[in-house]
Amino acid sequence: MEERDDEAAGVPDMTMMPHITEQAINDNLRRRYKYDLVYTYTGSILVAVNPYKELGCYGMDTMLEYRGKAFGTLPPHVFALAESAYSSLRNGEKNQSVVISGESGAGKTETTKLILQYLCAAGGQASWAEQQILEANTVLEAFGNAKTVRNDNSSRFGKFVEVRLDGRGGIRGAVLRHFLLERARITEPAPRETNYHVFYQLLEGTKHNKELRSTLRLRDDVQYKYLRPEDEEARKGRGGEQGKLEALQLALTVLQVPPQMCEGLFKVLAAVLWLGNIQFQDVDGERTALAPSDTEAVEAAAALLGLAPATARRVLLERQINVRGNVTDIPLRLHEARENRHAMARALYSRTFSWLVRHVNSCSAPGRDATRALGVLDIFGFENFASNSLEQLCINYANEKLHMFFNNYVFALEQEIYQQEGIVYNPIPFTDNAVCLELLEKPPRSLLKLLSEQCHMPKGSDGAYLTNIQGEFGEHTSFVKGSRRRWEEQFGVRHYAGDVTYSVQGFVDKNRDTQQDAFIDHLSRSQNPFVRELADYVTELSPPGQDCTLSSPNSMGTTQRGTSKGRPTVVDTFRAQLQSLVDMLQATHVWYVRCIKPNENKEAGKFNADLVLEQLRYLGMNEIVRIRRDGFPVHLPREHFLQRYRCALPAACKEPDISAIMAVVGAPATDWQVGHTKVFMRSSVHAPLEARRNHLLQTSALRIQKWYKGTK
Ligand code: AD9
Ligand code: MG
Repeated sequence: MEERDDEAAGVPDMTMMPHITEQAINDNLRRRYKYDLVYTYTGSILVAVNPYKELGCYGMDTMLEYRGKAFGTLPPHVFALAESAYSSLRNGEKNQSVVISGESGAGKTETTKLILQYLCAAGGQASWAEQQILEANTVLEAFGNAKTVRNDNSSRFGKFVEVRLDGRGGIRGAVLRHFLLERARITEPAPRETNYHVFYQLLEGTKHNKELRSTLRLRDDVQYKYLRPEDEEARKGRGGEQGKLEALQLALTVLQVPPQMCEGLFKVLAAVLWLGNIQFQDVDGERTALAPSDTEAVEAAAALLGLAPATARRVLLERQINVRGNVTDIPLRLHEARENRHAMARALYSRTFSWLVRHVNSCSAPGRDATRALGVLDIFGFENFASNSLEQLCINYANEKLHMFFNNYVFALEQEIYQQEGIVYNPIPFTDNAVCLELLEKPPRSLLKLLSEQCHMPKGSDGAYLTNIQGEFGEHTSFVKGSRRRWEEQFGVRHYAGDVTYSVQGFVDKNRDTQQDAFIDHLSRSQNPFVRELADYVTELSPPGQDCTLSSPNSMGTTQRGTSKGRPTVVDTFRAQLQSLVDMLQATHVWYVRCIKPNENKEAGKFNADLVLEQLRYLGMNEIVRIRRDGFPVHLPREHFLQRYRCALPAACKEPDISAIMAVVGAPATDWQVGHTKVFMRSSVHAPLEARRNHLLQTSALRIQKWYKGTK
C-alpha cells in the first residue's frame, strides 16, 4: 500500500463531493480503494468495496474504538453502522434492520458476519446465545455455501438473521429465516463449480476419523459423482478443509444437536453421495433395473437411510399412483429412474438444511423479555447467466422487490414527507421499477400468477405457459419477447439491473415441486431417527416466514400431476415470504450497505472502473448521493430534538430554542430546516450535534463519579 496522501485519498462521505456525477463517485471509490479505504459513506448509507484481502481492521481494538461513537465521528466503517443501529435500539428507538445488497462476490456475507460479530461483542461478556449465533453461521455456511465461478464461498440461499435483545441491550437470541436454497447444485454442480462445502469437509475430516468414516460407509477409493471428481478446475481454489469437520461438529454441539442426531445427519449426507453413484440399466424400454455389477451404492444408501434394501429398490425403480384409493406400482423408465433418484437426493438435502434452520431457531429462541430486534438481510444479488431458469427469476424478483423498497424508503417517502412538512427542496427524479414489479407479481395476472395457474392444470406445460405470457404481456414495456429463433423457449424481462432472458424449460415442474410421496412415507419409518424427523414436515410448502426451496425438474415418481387449486406453489410461497419480509422491514429503521465488487478475478488491489460503474449505475448511486446531499435525511420531532440537544446550550439559557442549538455547532442555515412538526437536518449537522451531546454526557458522568468519590 502506498503512503497516504489525504487529499488524493478521496472524501469519506460522498455527499461532501463538490460535483456529483457517476464518474466522480467512481473516481472517489477508486482513490480510496488504493489506500485500502474500502468503506465510504453516502450520508448514512455505507458503500463497501471488497478488498479481497485481510485488512486488519476488524479486531477487538477496532470494535472498542467504535463502541459508543456517533455515526460519522470516526472514519467510515461497517462497525460504525452496526454501532449506530445497536445504540438506536438501546435508546429505545424502533426496531432496526440492515439490508445488504450487491452482486455475487461483492462481500455481503462477510459484511453480515462482521455486523453479527460486532453485535455479539457489543453485548458485553460472550454469552451462550451469542456463541450460538456465531456458530449457527458456521453450520449454515457449511451446508448452504459452495464454490462458484464468481465466489469461492458463494451463499446459495438468502437469509435474514434477526438478533433479539432485551431492554438493556443484552443479546437474548436470534431468529433466522432462509430463502430458496439452490437445489440443482446438490445433484448437478455447474462446470467449474462445486457442491456444498459440507460434503468435502466430511470426506476430508473422516480421513482422520476412521470410525466415523466406516459408520458413514465412505470409501477412499470411490469417487462420488455428485462432487464432479473429473472437474479439475472446480477443485482449484478449494482446500483448507482440514479441521473444518471438527469445527462443524463443535458448532453442532454448541447448537445442542444431540450426538445421535449428528450421526444421523452425517449419514444422510453420505447417503446423498451414494445415491449419486447408483447405476441403472434399461430392461425393455419400459422398465429399469439396478446394474448388477454395482450393488454397493444401493446397499450403502439404504443402510445409511435406515431403510430395508428391498424398500430402497422399490422406491428407486417404481412409482406409485393412487387412483381413487387403489395404489398401483408403475415401473420407471431409465431416464425417469435416474431423475427420480436425483429428486430423492435433493429432497433429503434440502430437508436437512431446513431441519438445521429450525433447530437453530428452536435452540437460540429468544426469551419473552427479548422485545427489541435488529435484523440483517443477506440475500442473493441480481443474477444474469448464459442460461437462466426459474431460480434466477425468483432471485431477480426478490431484488426488484428490495430495490422498490429501497427507492420508496430513500426517495419517494422522503420527498413526500418534505412536502407534507412544508420543507423547501429540489425534487430528485429516480428510476422507478414499479412497472417491472407489476409484470412480475401484480394480481390478478402477472408472470408469477400465470405460472402457478399453469401448475394447477393437470396438463399444464412450459410451452403453454410461454404462449400465455406472450399473449398476455406481448406489449408490456418490461416484457421482452424471445428472439425470433428461440421464440418457443424463451422470454425476457427488462429488470432495473438489465435485461435477462429466461429459458422456460422446467418452470412448471420446478414450481410444482411434487415429490414421491412413497419415498417420504418410507422415510417416516426409517431406523435412523434423524431421517424420521426429515419425513415429518413439508419444507416446500410451509407458511411464509419459514422455509422455501426450489427444486430442479421432478415430475417422475409422483402420485400427482397438477397441483390442486388450494396448494401453494413454490413461487406462491416465495412471494408471500418476500411480502412478509418487506412488511417487516417497513416497520423498522433501515440501514443500507451497498457492496461493490471491484474485479471479476477475486484479486486484491485491482479496481476495474468499468465493472464498478455498471454496479453504481444499477444501484442508482448517482441519485442516492444527490438526495442524501440535497435532502435532509435526519428528521426528529421538534420536542424530541429539543429534549435531546438542549444539553448543548449553556445552563443560563432558560428557553431552549432550535436556532440557538444549531448556532452552538455552527450549522449553516442551508443544512437544516424546521417543518410543521419536525426538525430536518443534513448529516453534516446531525453528526456534530450527536458528538457534542455524547461529549457532554461523558464529561458530566465523569463529574458525577468524581463528586461521588469525594463524598465518601
Ligand atoms: V454471494 O452473492 O453469496 O456469491 P457475497 O456474499 O456478496 O457473494 P462474500 O461476502 O462471500 O460475497 O465475499 C466473497 C469473498 O470476498 C470472501 O470470501 C472474501 O474472500 C472476500 N471478502 C469480502 N469482504 C471482505 C472483507 N471485508 N475483507 C476481506 C473480504 N475479504
Ligand atoms: Mg454470500
